[in-house]
Amino acid sequence: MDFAGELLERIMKAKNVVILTGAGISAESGISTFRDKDGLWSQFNPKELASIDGFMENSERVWQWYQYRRQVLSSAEPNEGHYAIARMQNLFDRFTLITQNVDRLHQRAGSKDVIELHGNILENRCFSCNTAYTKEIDINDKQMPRCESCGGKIRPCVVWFGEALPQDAINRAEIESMQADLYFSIGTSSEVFPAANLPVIAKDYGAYLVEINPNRTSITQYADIHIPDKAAIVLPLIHGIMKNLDDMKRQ
Ligand code: BV8
Ligand code: ZN
Repeated sequence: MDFAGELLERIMKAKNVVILTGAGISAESGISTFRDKDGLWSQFNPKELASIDGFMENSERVWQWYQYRRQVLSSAEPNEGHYAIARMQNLFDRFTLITQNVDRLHQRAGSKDVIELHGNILENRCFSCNTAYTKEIDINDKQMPRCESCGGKIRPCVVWFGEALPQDAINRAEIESMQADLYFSIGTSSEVFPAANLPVIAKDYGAYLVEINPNRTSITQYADIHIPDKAAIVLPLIHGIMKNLDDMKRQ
């Protein structure tokens, strides 16, 4: 059977769909990815900016880098890829969206109950006592705020290298990945762990694995089908197929 036919059949039979996204799905919203040739890691050093050591070494520099990313995000909108995923969520018995992204564009597009593996860039907390910092942040303010409880340094609620992922998030992500019958890995280089294990776990437990990425990645070898194109182009087409099949089932 050709790929298209098999994907159609898998969508028709799917009871438990899981989607894992990475920075690539936000590329068409104007948010830089990390490892593309013009990505963030080509301009900045992840060890200095996305690690606990980097924050301890120069917290003002880290704070200002996240303020810069918040400024970029403040003028970004969800794209057709985000909206297509939000429209899919009620078409299946079970549907789970897992993201590595910290931009919350999925939520702004209407996705519910998103599993955020690497936290989010919009919330902040105290580096010393972990108290949530809930005062409004002026994204143009270069000055890092201080904790109102202990005077400690305020940091974004993202997961840095060397930090454990939120236990409930990674546990849920692993369980859903094991139980998926149709799994989409979209816009991720699959180089960061433990997130990069998830599509392989899904495949090992019997899922049909679809990768949507203009480039090949370390999981392309496991994928049943690799669609080498942009998320904002492919996902509306896949949503259209899902919607038509759902309408047919209801007739
Ligand atoms: C942890 C900060 C343990 C947030 C980031 C094995 C097991 C466990 C850990 C490790 C392990 N091996 C190594 C590790 C350590 C490390 C790791 O994975 N290192 C890698 C580099 C080898 N992992 C960790 O440190 C993790 N912590 O496991 O802790 C622990 C346990 C107990 C106690 C203490 C510690 C933490 C990982 C999170 C790191 N945080 N950033 C932020 O500021 O954003 S990393 C960064 O990479 C982002 O978080 C991002 O989410 C993540 C993944 O990147 P992608 O989303 O894939 O983006 P990328 O640019 O790489 O790729 C984009 C893709 O899109 C490309 O393929 C491109 O082709 C494609 N694309 C482009 N345009 C489009 C497109 N696709 C579709 N459409 C388009 N238009
Ligand atoms: Zn504090």
